[in-house]
Amino acid sequence: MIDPERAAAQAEEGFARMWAELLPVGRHSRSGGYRRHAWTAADAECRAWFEEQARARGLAYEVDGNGNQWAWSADPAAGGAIVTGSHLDSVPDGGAFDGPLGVVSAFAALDLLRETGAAGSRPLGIVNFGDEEGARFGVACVGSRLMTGVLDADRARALTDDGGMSLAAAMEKAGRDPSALGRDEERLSKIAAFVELHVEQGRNLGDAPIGVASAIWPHGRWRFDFHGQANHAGTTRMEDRRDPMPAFAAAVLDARERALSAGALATFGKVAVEPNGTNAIPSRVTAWLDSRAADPAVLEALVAEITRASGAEVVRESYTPVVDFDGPLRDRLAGLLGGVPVLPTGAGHDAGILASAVPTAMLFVRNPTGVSHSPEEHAERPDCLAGVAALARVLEDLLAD
Ligand code: HGY
Ligand code: MN
Ligand code: MN
Ligand code: MN
Repeated sequence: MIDPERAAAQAEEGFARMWAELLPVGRHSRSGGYRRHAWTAADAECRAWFEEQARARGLAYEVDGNGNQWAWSADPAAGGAIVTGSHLDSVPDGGAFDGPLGVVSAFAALDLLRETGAAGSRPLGIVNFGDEEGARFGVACVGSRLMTGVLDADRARALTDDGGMSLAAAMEKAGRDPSALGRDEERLSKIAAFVELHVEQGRNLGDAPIGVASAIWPHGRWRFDFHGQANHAGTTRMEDRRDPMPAFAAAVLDARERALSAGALATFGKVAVEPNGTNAIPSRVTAWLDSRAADPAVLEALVAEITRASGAEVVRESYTPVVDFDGPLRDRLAGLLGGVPVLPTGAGHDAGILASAVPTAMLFVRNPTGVSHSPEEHAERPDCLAGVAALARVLEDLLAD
């Protein structure tokens, strides 16, 4: 049986090697943040790293029709597979741990299971879900949403990046066939349980290195279009202007005040000003609202109010209802890990999407500052190794079913 104390030390060398290999990939020289956006060169480097880890371990490697990468210890065709993993893409200038910690820990946990003879014969799958952050095309968890059918394949193909390139074209450019997108019933039917390990994105674990997720808050993304009239900044009188910028600025401040009084979260980001000149009044400002709340009714009311007050044209681009990890798998993990904290998160995860299709649970690794989606995102190495040991212990138990 995996002994967490010994296992953490045993995992150290392999974890450190993989971490050192992955760390420089897609790192921004100036900010030190990561830009590993879907179907870019950095994403391809991350994918090459994943394939290399799989093949070096003699795992069966494949990429599914939705662009997710899989590494299997045994043929999943028989069903009953236990899957773990996360994502390797990042937000713009993101941190090193959000996503990669779950994938590196998955390979390190497999190594531990093999070294201790606890791998068993049930198929263990390691997954890298593509485009979890939605940084390039705007919609989060594209790979897992497509796999579970939550995101329509035609809609996904038509998503465009800031340069106007569609997701389909970006996939083709990366050598993937976009016609194969869609719910993967066959693959889902083979998975008995999915466990995602992830750096905690808040400071809620306190003095516990590991935690178990109880829920994911409902959250969504809405695209706001503020329309105006392009004109000359030097010849158009103030009273004659139809400048969309003031309306956008008012919406940002209004959203903040409303979120504060509702005890919820609202963030405007991914702003595009057209034309984005210094001496031209813009014709349009497009901005994405990310809003989240523990209570779905509060979230719905908040976004409705922000929308109404903004006067903008608003489209809901993605929405994840509350994910409740409640149930036997969560309790089993909490029991195996001896009374670790069980806590909710406002952060979305691929596990939140998979939970609608297969038994799913999440492990969190302490983030001492709570800072995430930033170059400052960090987790201490002993906590990361405790995470690997905890994941290995959980996988050992699930594989023994
Ligand atoms: O946005 C999120 O919560 C996640 O990091 N994709
Ligand atoms: Mn993230
Ligand atoms: Mn993540
Ligand atoms: Mn995630």
